[in-house]
Amino acid sequence: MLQGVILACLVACIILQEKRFEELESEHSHLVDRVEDLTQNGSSNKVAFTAATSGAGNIGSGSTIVFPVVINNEGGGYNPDTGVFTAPRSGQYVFFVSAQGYGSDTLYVSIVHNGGAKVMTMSDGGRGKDFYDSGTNLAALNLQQGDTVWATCQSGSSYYSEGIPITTFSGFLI
Ligand SMILES: [Ca+2]
Repeated sequence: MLQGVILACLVACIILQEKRFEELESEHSHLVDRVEDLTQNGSSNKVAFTAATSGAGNIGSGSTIVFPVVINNEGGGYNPDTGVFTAPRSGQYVFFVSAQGYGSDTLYVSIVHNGGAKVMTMSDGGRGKDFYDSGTNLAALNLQQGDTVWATCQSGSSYYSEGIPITTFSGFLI
């Protein structure tokens, strides 16, 4: 009698273990597929851009600075017609702007996230005493898919650049 009970318990135990084993096998297979997907699509998950102005230009306060020269636009998030970057996917992004003032002009450029200025550069012309001052700043931002980031001229009148760009806007997903 006791042996029968023990045997029944062992059989039940084995059935449960087999069921658990099948579940783990299924989970493992799913994870292997997922890793393969991530490995194969690794390059398409990358997001990185650098864009530049094509030369010197005038810009009014409050205007979005359009950087039409695309040096890199992996992931296609940056729009060279509007200057606006739209996050192709959610994540932590780093943005950097380099703003080169023209002559003795003073220039302030901000990095804007969904319409809110987060950080700003300053290249102050020193009331006509300084020439071609530059300003830079960087922002690490937490973006949701579809969030927008761009550079705005907070204050100032004109920027400078050359054949190898000086006034630039960059960003990438980390
Ligand atoms: Ca200065």
